[in-house]
Amino acid sequence: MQVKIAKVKQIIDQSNNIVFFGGAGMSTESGIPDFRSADGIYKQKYNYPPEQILSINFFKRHPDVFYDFLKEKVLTPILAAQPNQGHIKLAQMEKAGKLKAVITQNIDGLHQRAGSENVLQLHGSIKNNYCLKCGKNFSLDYFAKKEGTVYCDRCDGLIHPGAVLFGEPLDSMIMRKTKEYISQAEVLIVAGTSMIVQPAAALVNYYQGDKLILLNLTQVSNRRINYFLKGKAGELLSQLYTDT
Ligand code: CNA
Repeated sequence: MQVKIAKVKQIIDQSNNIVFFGGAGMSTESGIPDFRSADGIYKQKYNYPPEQILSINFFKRHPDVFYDFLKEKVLTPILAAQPNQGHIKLAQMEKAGKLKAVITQNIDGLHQRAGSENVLQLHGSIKNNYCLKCGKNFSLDYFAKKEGTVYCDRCDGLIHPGAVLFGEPLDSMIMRKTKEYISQAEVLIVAGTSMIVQPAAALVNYYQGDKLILLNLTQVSNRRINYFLKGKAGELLSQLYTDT
């Protein structure tokens, strides 16, 4: 393990063209549960699996159940969270000119709060809430403070949270930029993701190099991975980038 860390650290030290691709596991060290770990949202008991509740069809059919789940299991932990050492390290790597982009499946905004500037949020952001009927935008503050299901104060339409729901397409501009960054990266760090949720997971296949580093608590099945470090992403990033 230590040998591998030394090898991966050397790769990171030597590159000024690193791209990061992360998932929910990047924020578990900030106290936000992921979906698939032992204590993740999937392992808790609900009448429906999270992927079903957080889908566009379910949202339109059962907005009250959707909102209960969203507020209790997603928004509350996100609002209580602070960036962890991993988020901070990535922001430092960007400032040092080594990291070109952070691509994340997370909606929590912790990368930006840690100081990262070029962040591509594939699955949206908790900040960009909007009315399904008239399109009016609503701040996170408005959205989070309302009890129960949130409706538009202008037309009474249902407010769609900023997250891209299962069954909805990803933003084509963000997809395009993601493909560009990944295909041009010398080093691709993938961290805290089960690489199951599509189409996000398949974007990693645009990588053309031979320095794909996975930082994860568990191994994931992807033949493109060149280096796997098993452990917590935040702790590993702290050991891998020490030039501050
Ligand atoms: P996932 O499917 O829950 O997988 C998480 C992965 O991270 C698993 O392989 C874990 O073993 C691993 N993991 C957990 N903690 C750590 C850690 N500290 N260090 C390294 N690895 C760890 O999550 P994905 O991101 O792959 O799934 C994509 C979904 C989850 C996306 O749509 C996200 O929007 C959604 N999600 C986001 C958040 C958030 O914004 N923080 C929280 C929960 C779910």
